[in-house]
Amino acid sequence: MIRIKPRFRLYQNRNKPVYYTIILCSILAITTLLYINPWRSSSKNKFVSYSNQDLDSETQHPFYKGCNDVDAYINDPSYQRANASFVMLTRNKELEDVVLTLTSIESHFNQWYHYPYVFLNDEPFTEEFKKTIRNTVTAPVEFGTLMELEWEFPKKVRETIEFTERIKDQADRGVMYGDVESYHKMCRFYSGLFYKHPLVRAHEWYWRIEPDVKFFCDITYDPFYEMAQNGKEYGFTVIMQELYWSIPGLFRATRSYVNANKLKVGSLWKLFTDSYSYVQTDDEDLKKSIFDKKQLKEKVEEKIHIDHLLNQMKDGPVDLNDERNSIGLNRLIDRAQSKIPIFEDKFDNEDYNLCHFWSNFEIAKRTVFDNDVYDGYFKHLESTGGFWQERWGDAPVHSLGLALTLNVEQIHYFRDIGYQHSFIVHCPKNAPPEYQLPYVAGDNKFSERKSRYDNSFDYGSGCRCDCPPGHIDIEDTSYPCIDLWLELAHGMEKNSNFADGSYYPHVDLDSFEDKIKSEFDAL
Ligand SMILES: Nc1nc2c(ncn2[C@@H]2O[C@H](COP(=O)(O)OP(=O)(O)O)[C@@H](O)[C@H]2O)c(=O)[nH]1
Ligand SMILES: *[C@@H]1O[C@H](CO)[C@@H](O)[C@H](O)[C@H]1NC(C)=O
Ligand SMILES: [Mg+2]
Repeated sequence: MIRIKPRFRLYQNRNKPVYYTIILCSILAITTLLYINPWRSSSKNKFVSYSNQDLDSETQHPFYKGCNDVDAYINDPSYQRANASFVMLTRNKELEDVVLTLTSIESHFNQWYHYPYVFLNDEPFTEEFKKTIRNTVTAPVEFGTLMELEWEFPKKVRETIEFTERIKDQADRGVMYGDVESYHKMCRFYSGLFYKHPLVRAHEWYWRIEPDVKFFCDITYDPFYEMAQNGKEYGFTVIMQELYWSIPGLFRATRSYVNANKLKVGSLWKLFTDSYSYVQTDDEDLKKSIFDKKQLKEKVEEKIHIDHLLNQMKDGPVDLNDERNSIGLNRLIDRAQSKIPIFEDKFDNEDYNLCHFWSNFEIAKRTVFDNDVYDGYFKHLESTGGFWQERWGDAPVHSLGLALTLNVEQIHYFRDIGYQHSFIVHCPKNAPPEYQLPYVAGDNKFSERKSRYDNSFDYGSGCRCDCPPGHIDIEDTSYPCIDLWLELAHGMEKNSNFADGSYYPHVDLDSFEDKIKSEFDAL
């Protein structure tokens, strides 16, 4: 077997205990310093940034550390080429940016693997466009034109007066791209229709790409094959929050679809929702009124004080000179005057935390969307009008839709793939030199290659990465989504950086109540 083995096995060769001791000692030293330093400001965020950490766990880690010998990989008898293609929706006028993307993905991956491309457009592609594309890539290419129903909003929607008005007024409300009708169509198409296109249905897997994206590292293994081998169905590179005003009604619509169909959602649901179930208790009233630490103390005290008073009243007139009774009375008056808080976006004690996988990059099994549950979901969303009354993006729709059926273990974070779209960058650290291999072109078009790569790091996973100098990695700024992801998928301990709205009820109300009660009884 010449095939390079999966990285977690390679780890065994390494001088792990020494590294660990050094790292552990440094962490201890730093933590101690932070704690005893009397001048420390709010030092909660003085941790090593995520992009400078080893985040691997048993179930979530890059498929390989560093580079593979591509020839050996492909010729290994156990390797099977996937039934897969790239998919890009684009316009003729974007040709230049399309070529940038293709040159990048070919140079970093497809010059070795030659996966075919599917290009889709609401208008026919020009001959010039097709010719240029064919000259740029080393794989078969297919071009498809969308039918009216795939691209346009349904006729009876388009003919309403409201349709134009609602799209137009989104600009006044400051929704990014809100008044661009074609952008709404694009989001709707990617939300519910691309996976049904015959050219996309001709394959089991797809890799979505867009004009003007850049890849920074070589991908020397086959991501489709590795995903299939590891039970993964959807892969991403960036997770972050959506702008609230583009999707105010999305969660209500999603939640009602779940309820109407009595769906049992996947464990991925936790990545996208905040739960208001802060406490673990059988007391439904308390459960519904406590969402954070502050309310926890307030509401439990209130209950104890009032219960005490009511108990006293059972035995006849109460003595208001008794401090505990007067506290109880005041509480009772306060409660009568207070209002139950209203949460505009809370449904079944949950709301959407706005996190989503950035969908301009996706590597996935087509059936994660091409299935009855998701299809019904899209139809339901379409029926609510949110694709035009609001500007629902395909990214949040995909993420919530995936969570209807998938578990966290079926998602793969391609942390080793360096990727940029617009100003957002994820670019990994290079793996140590012993995991690097010299570049060998798979096609003459790409024989020229600049030979300097970024420095290596012990915890790095990248193969020949050349990241934008001084880039700020999205990993380090996409709070709180990345934290939630790390907790759920990488099993990272929840730390004090964590928002209080974490999903699991983590306060045992009964024991908390006992404690408060004994304090009160001691008055
Ligand atoms: N054919 C076609 N493609 C579009 C249209 N609008 C957007 N796209 C494509 O849809 C993808 C996403 O659009 P883009 O403008 O990049 O959105 P952004 O990445 O969210 O800023 C890109 O691949 C575009 O080329 C359109 O009106 N027609
Ligand atoms: C690829 O998958 C599609 C959809 O499942 C199927 O129709 C097609 O025959 C497959 N192609 C190959 C070469 O296996
Ligand atoms: Mg784009």
